[in-house]
Amino acid sequence: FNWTTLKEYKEILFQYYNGIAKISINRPQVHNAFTPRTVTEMSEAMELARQNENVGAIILTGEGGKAFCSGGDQSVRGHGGYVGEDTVPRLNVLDLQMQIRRVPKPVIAMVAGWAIGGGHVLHVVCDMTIAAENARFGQTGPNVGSFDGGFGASYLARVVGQKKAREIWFLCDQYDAQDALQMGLVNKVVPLEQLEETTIAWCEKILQKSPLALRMLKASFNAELDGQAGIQQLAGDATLLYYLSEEAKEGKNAFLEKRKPDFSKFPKFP
Ligand code: 2NE
Repeated sequence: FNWTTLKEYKEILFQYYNGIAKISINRPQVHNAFTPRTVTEMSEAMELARQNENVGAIILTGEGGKAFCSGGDQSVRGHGGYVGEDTVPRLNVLDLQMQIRRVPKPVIAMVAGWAIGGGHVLHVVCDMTIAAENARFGQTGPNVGSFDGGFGASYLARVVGQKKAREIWFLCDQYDAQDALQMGLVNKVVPLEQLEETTIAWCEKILQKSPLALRMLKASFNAELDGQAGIQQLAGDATLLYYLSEEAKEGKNAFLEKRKPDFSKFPKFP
């Protein structure tokens, strides 16, 4: 595939192909563990992908074929978080998780190799996951003195059920791609050499669909789980649709023209 670079980064690749943006962690020497900088770069790329009108689907992945992401880089974990070049400890991956949920375009995790710890949570919060046969999934928090009780626990439980989610966190076992498929943790398993072409084929199917319908569906799936923030996202999309109507435009035009609005011609649907 003829990927073109959208922006150069130090710890990720950010590329574009045919309506698809690909954000790829580029630290294969540590199984794509993330530092605060990796996450800052991913966040910026995610925002750029959101703003780019040519992008209709986003792939999240890791370079090297051996790991999607192994979570926070333990070598920079300090007192209170992961420490970046500015010496400030952070857990900025939590903001990235929110961004993945909020971006109104489907995000697909393309997983080869390890999706472990905070890296596992990243694939969990993506809208869908396509796994290579060599994919391995699991949480490690209670082994390494950490946990993600946010989406990493509560949303995982929505995906695989309470019993399985508790098993995943309490035992810290590793699960292969078939296990993951069986428990509904991934959408599809393919041979490693077919991973990218399959993910792109899924994206191309998505790109044929109505972008507003996809946007509303993503917000609707989120709304139930995200409480008031979920309702805000869905309601914001309803406002967007309303702004497109002549009825809403009549209100704005009347204000600008310093006259009373005339809403009488608009239907009062049953
Ligand atoms: C992923 C796993 C099971 C792979 O094992 P293996 O044996 O295939 O590879 P190996 O030798 O462990 O890893 C290769 C190199 O990558 C580094 C290793 O230290 C090793 O380096 P060298 O010895 O070759 O120099 N590496 C791998 N993962 C790393 C990491 N996360 N940080 C720094 N270096 C890493 C095995 O590597 C593994 O268990 N990795 C650790 C997984 C883990 O515990 N991640 C953190 C969970 S906590 C978290 O992510 C988190 C959170 O809980 C809450 C908020 C934010 C983050």
